[in-house]
Amino acid sequence: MVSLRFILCFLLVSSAYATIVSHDGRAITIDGHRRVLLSGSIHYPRSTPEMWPDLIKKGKEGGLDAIETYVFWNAHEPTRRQYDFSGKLDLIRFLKTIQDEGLYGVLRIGPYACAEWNYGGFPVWLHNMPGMVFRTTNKAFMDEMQNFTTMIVDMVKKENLFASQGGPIILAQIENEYGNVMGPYGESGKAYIKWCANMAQSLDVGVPWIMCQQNDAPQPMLNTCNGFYCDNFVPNNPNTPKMWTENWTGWFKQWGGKNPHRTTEDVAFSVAKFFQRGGTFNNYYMYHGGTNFDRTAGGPYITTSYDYDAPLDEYGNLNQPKYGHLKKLHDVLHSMEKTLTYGNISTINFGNSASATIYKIEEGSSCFFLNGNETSDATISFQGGSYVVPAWSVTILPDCKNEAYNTAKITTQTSMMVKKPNEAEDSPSSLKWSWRPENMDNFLLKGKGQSTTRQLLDQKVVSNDQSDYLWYMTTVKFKKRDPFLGKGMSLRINSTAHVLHVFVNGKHIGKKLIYVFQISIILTYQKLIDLGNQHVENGKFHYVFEKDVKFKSGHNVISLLSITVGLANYGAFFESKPAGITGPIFIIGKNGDETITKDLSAHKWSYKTGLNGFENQLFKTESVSKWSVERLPFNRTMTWYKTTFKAPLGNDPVVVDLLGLGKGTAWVNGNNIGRYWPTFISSENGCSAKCDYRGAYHAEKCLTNCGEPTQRWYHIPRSFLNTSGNNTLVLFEEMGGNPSLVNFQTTRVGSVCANVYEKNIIELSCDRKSISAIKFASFGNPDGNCGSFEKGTCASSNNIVDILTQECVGKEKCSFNVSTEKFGAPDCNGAARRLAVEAIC
Ligand SMILES: *[C@@H]1O[C@H](CO)[C@@H](O)[C@H](O)[C@H]1NC(C)=O
Ligand SMILES: *[C@@H]1O[C@H](CO)[C@@H](O)[C@H](O)[C@H]1NC(C)=O
Ligand SMILES: *[C@@H]1O[C@H](CO)[C@@H](O)[C@H](O)[C@H]1NC(C)=O
Ligand SMILES: *[C@@H]1O[C@H](CO)[C@@H](O)[C@H](O)[C@H]1NC(C)=O
Ligand SMILES: *[C@@H]1O[C@H](CO)[C@@H](O)[C@H](O)[C@H]1NC(C)=O
Ligand SMILES: *[C@@H]1O[C@H](CO)[C@@H](O)[C@H](O)[C@H]1NC(C)=O
Ligand SMILES: *[C@@H]1O[C@H](CO)[C@@H](O)[C@H](O)[C@H]1NC(C)=O
Ligand SMILES: *[C@@H]1O[C@H](CO)[C@@H](O)[C@H](O)[C@H]1NC(C)=O
Ligand SMILES: CC(=O)N[C@H]1CO[C@H](CO)[C@@H](O)[C@@H]1O
Repeated sequence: MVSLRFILCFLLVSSAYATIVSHDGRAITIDGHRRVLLSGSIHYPRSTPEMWPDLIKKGKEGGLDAIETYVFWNAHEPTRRQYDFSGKLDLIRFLKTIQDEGLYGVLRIGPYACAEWNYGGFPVWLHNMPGMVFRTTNKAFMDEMQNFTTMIVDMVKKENLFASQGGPIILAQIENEYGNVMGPYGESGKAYIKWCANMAQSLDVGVPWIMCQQNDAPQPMLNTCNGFYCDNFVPNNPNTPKMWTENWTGWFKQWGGKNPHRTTEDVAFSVAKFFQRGGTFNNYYMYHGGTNFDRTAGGPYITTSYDYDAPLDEYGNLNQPKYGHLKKLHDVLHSMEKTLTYGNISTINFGNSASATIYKIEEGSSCFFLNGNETSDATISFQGGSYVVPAWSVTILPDCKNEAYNTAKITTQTSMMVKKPNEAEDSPSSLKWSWRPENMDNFLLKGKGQSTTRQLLDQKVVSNDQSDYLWYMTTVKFKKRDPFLGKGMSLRINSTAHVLHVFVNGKHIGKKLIYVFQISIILTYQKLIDLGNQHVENGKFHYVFEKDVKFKSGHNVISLLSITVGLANYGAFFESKPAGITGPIFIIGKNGDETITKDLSAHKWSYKTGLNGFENQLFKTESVSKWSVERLPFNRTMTWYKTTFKAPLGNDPVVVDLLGLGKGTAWVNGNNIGRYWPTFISSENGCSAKCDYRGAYHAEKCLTNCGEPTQRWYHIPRSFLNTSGNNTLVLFEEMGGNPSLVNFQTTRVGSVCANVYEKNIIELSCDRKSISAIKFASFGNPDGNCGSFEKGTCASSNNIVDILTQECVGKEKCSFNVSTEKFGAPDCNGAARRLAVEAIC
């Protein structure tokens, strides 16, 4: 009896819930059924556990089947064999949250992540192991990679999180985009990929493994595509379905760069075209980008915000219309799952970049009409019907008769986000600030660090990336009548430091930055790859700092502070890109007319990682160090500031406005909210008021924010705040700034707009707040955009504002059919009529 009950119980637990994930040449199959799968990337450390359920729920409501994430090795193993899976790093909790919401998971273990994440996710201690070369047949590397990958797989298995165990994870990934960079690795690269495949396979996870951008991925690895468009992608094996693991919904931002935007129409177009051409799995990179807290931003120069113009914005708000327009696309694609994955496919070419694809099963057919022409709309005649397909768009007809969706016809509202002042505080001037200087006496006056060598060392080697900051210090002695002490002396430093501060005898004599962004922000990913390799070869990242300096007779202390702003995360051999002050360093003098140089590169250099204030944890709320409220300094380098504030009321996401500050790090109640750098202004050029979705997207298209601070607002997750008591903001200001303008705000929907053709249903929603007024409404051919609508040449004489005020004001949402019955029938010379409306939330 007992044993029978045991067996029954065992059967229920193990097989009743296990899911069989496999694939054929058409699609991923789940329990034998081919599936259309829509997935979205959400990286768990870029938000907080308190945010995860809401983000994932919004993903589900947005029509996703799966959530995808990388695993970030350097975050989990900051010191070799010492692990951290707490708080934002609680991978298992994240995966269980996905499971609780009833979604699938895609686990990209890598462990190389790229992801604009510091050092691509590799720990710097790994680089500092003897004989180490990353991502090739290097024994030390392979051992460590296998160790970490195995540990993650074991953790996930222990919690029964693979689909084969009844869990949510349907796919796992090994390596990442290696195909893009493998050329320089030669034969070793090919052998490495084989080893990766075998190693992954040996872990026996019970679900398929994928390898993205890997044309030579060995079977049974599934090779998949990453890019802005993947419709032309052909897998390397007839038994591999066409899968798109990274469909870039937008782009990332760098210090000094502008805000990238990828239009909703173009994202929808790329996805619809991918499914039209036989794709069956698509993942949005990113679905929620989030925030690079602490020192997790990659580099150099990736900003703290990782918004990515994704369907969910940095704070988790719906980015409309992107979120809603894609949701509608997902609903249509899901409704066609059977035809798309089992149907016979035929194509009709109409010329001029227009075509139809028909998927046919016994029960019926589904159609896609593509117009890939960038400028001219197409009229497609098909089985007795006539269909206008706008330029650069795809129309989907689930029954090959009625248009259910067109990628360029947005019927979802546009939401305009606004920032509201903190109602719990009166004004910025109510914040009481205290301050203290960073204590640098030991370094500036004595030049004393922790270790010395007769050589300039790479910053990674000395600091193990425990801090952004590394002091390089040396002492130079001059005799009284030394020829160097004459006129025209200078100090010349060859450097790759992202930011360099130079002090001589305690005096700050200058600073220099590398303007990496000027090269990279305007490049596409592909070009970045090429450049990535070049940097290592010809040292393009080097620059020279040179400044006149008066040295004195006797001892002189030269103290150089090298600061990293995110370590490189991309390119072949990126791990060996130099960081810090690589030299040479010269003192240049004049002996009469003759230029004389003194090479300091092989001098005795003393090193010190990190700054005192960080070591003494001045950012901790309970820090007992002395802070002064007297004579608050402005424009003072290396200064700590502190204030207390009350948490804004309500649930809206909170940001701190750091305009006025230079560059540094910010903490709220001891939580590091990231690097800040509001003085870094993006250049005036390259933005345009109008953004045409037509034509291929690239990273320099549709930029905004020219001539403005690259990032002025910094996210403070609600869970970092104390709603009942005081909250502490601590700033470490490195360049010099003025905290008196600092203020806290909440972000929320300010107004919503729609601009929709007749016969469509529109929904206006203020995201759980009520609609307070209708600011504009016109039915006919209105002009302008959200915020600047105007009546056109034809407009209904009905009082549309009144109609909508009655229908919507006071409600959280309202929904109606844009019909002539409701709005009248203005004569627009036969052209289709539109309703434009702006509602205030
Ligand atoms: C990783 O290496 C350590 C030794 O450094 C060993 O104790 C541990 O078992 C290894 N883990 C795995 C999963 O292989
Ligand atoms: C787009 O349409 C225009 C106008 O009909 C035509 O001249 C052009 O060749 C087309 N381009 C493509 C790529 O089909
Ligand atoms: C699909 O194609 C196969 C092979 O050509 C054919 O046998 C089958 O009848 C077709 N199915 C439909 C629904 O047209
Ligand atoms: C120092 O930097 C300059 C400018 O990048 C470069 O031309 C020069 O070769 C560098 N010198 C050395 C020795 O690296
Ligand atoms: C700080 O420096 C800026 C730029 O150098 C200058 O415009 C501003 O007046 C200074 N502010 C104070 C308070 O010294
Ligand atoms: C919030 O502040 C109140 C009042 O100072 C304090 O009693 C409470 O412990 C704080 N809560 C947290 C979570 O820090
Ligand atoms: C909050 O901070 C203010 C200003 O520093 C102080 O006067 C007040 O006592 C603090 N309140 C609590 C509950 O700690
Ligand atoms: C909206 O109303 C019109 C009639 O005015 C109707 O033809 C159309 O099908 C309706 N649209 C939807 C989506 O129900
Ligand atoms: C920018 C970029 O990498 N685009 C790629 C998108 O994907 C296609 C198909 O794989 C590649 O050919 C492009 O280079």
